[in-house]
Amino acid sequence: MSDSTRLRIAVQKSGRLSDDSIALLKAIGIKLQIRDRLLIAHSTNQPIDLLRVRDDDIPGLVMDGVVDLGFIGENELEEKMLERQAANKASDFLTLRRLDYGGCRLSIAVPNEMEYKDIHSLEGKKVATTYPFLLERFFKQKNVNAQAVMLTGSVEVAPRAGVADAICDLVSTGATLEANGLCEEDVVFKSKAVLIQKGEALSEEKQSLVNRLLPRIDGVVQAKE
Ligand code: PRT
Ligand code: ZN
Repeated sequence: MSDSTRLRIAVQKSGRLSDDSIALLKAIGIKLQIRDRLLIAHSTNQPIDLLRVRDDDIPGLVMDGVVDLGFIGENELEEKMLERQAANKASDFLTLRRLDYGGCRLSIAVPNEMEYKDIHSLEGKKVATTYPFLLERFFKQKNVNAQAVMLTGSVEVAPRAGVADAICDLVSTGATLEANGLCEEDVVFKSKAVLIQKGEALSEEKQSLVNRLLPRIDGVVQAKE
């Protein structure tokens, strides 16, 4: 069993948020020995352990109080929050800081040849996405009767494969959409990486450690501006 007096932080094991999150922790003076295969990484100079997991698991780990802090994209965080609310599960957390990396937008894109005037052009259509709760909330707000079709990968090929009429996926440069003959039409959600804390109170020692780390994070972020 792990030492519960050590601050537990969840980070993405391998993906777009991993390097920046680890670099930030190192930049604020936390020494880490990361071995590629291992789920846990211990700090050698602070009472901190990293839990290295898939980003999809991080909101739940924080909201269930399994870890104290987590680095996560707002898109994933908001989606999981909506999913848990729909299932009547607790979804408490605090956002400590919005960070300067992981920037992207969740956008609706349609095949170049499709006639698209506004979001109502999707009336009665199927839209493939990994973020059905965010997309359905958007449809509801816009009063559009369209169906979100859940796909965990290869969303951008769904229209060509005849699985959906359009897609709703993360975009940063737009190169993936262009390569797949898709045109970005509406932004559903804008996202960056955030540092979150569990809703339940931390021990005094852990909270004072977090309070000492935050100004250092601010310093690193400001130095980059
Ligand atoms: O294995 P694991 O589940 O941990 O990783 P993952 O594959 O689910 O996530 P990953 O590493 O791809 O992304 C993690 C987080 O990075 C996302 O939840 C976002 O918060 C953030 N992020 C920032 C992005 C992008 N930019 C991004 N461009 N996540 C994904 N993309 C993908 C997008 O899905 C599309 O396939 O990149 C492609 C589009 O990029 P452009 O540059 O061609 O527009
Ligand atoms: Zn993921």
